Amino acid sequence: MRLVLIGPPGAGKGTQAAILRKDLGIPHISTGDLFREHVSRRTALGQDAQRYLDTGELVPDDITDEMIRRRLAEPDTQGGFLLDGYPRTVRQAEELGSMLSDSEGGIDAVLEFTAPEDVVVPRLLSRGRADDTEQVIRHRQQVYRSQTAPLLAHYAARLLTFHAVGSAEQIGERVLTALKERGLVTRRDESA
Ligand code: B4P
Repeated sequence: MRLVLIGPPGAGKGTQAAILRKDLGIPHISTGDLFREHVSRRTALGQDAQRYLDTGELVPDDITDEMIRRRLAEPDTQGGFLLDGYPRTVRQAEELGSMLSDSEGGIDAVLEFTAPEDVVVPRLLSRGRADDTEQVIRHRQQVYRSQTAPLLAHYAARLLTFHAVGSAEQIGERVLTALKERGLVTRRDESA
């Protein structure tokens, strides 16, 4: 199964992807994690990406697309994947469709996580990652509204929306139930 997770920073995409990865036995691919790994290994890509991460701007599409293209070429993605943080612009979504050779996008479902800004800001401040300063967090929320939220219309036919307030386990259960109700997960898909 191929899933895309969308939501404002702090809505819990990474958290839900970690839960679903275990339940579904498919790899979790997070562009944020991939960028941070490049930064810590001091690769050329990491050096390019660093300033965007620091300010909360999106890394340019061509850099991000190429990183994902390489990751999706790895054999563990054959049985599906959870894309967390990609696509983040309509242009990235179009590029993903062409990578997967499918004009419909090649995606089974898009999981949208919603949470109000006054809930996500304290969550991120308490996480305390290098880009989790209040100013950068607020800017990332703004970038989400202007550049990523338009993707929801692009994926309207496959969109499942979850209110992401409550315990991470409860939200994970709601997601799994919705995927089962739509026949996207059968007992055989569950790895547990
Ligand atoms: P990301 O790493 O994707 O960061 P994020 O949006 O803040 O989400 P994250 O997944 O980490 O947080 P989550 O909501 O799970 O991106 C970082 C940067 O990388 C971007 O600003 C950009 O520069 C760049 N980037 C990434 N993808 C890109 C792309 N496609 N194109 C261009 N640039 C890109 O969780 C946050 C916190 O909430 C955690 O501490 C968690 O424990 C907590 N939490 C989660 N669920 C909870 C719950 N139910 N209750 C209480 N707390 C909860």
